[in-house]
Amino acid sequence: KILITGGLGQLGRGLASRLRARYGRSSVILTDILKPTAGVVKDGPYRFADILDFKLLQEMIVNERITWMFHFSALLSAVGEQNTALALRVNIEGLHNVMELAKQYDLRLFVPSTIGAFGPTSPRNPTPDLTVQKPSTIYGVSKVHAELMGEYYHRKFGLDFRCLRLPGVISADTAPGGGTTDYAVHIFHEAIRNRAYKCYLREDTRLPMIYIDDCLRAMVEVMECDPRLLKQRVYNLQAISFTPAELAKEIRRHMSNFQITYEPDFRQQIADTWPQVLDDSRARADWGWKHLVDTPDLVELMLQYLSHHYEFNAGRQK
Ligand code: VAH
Repeated sequence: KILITGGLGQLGRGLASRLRARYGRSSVILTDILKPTAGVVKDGPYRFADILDFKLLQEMIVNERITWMFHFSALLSAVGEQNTALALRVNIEGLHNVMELAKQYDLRLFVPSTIGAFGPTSPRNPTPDLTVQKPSTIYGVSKVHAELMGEYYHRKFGLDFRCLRLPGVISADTAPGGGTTDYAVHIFHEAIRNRAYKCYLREDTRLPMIYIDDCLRAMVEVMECDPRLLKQRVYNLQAISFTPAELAKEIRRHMSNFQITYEPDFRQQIADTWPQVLDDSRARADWGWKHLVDTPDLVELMLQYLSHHYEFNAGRQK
């Protein structure tokens, strides 16, 4: 049985639906501190769980006989900078709870890391798996901590810790939760609603990105793969990389009157310290990682999904 924390963020519902298709509806328990929508409840088991509450998590792991855990609860880069104290609690104390429980109950544990785990002194294009990691955000610091803790628990206690450094994730049916890469989702909503977008990053800011389907498949693949294939516990994951200007150009191929303007804010300073392209050759060699969705496909998928979505909602309001 599988437990997902932070399940109502950008990744949880999609992952749950993939895992439920493979292992059965009741084999996946989605948890979060939010009130679920009717749709979430209909999809399968959902429970309240605060990752700062060790006993509650412990009880759930025991009672539900959990064997795998995906730990998604975290404050992302932009919101983390606005609330360092809360980021410390959620991203570091929360992780300690999860890691300790995974060790005690012998769980296979997935924790996502991020391009944000690198910093201004890391090589940016390409960024290897093994290099300088001195991030400048609390989010990045907490993710380096998570990577190191996972590797330590693996060495010392044999914890089956698996971790991918994810690019910015682009999804149509769920919203990102306050990161620096969120523009690459917002731009599609604004393109459809207003034919215009004001971007908070400079036009030439190149960042690694990934379409949600590729991202979810990567997480399932790395969790399901034979442990003997994993030569390391933390892998870079690369799919595509683009700048806001390049993305806008691709959108204009479908919508010739789309306008983009630029007004960089504090997120620009964060993006300037992050990789432009990750070197993920080890993930590709060790467990066969391969992305399927390139930028043109992604733009088409996003525009198609969201135009139906907004048309449908407009239709319902009439
Ligand atoms: C953020 N989307 O922008 C997250 C992420 C790829 C970076 O971890 O904070």
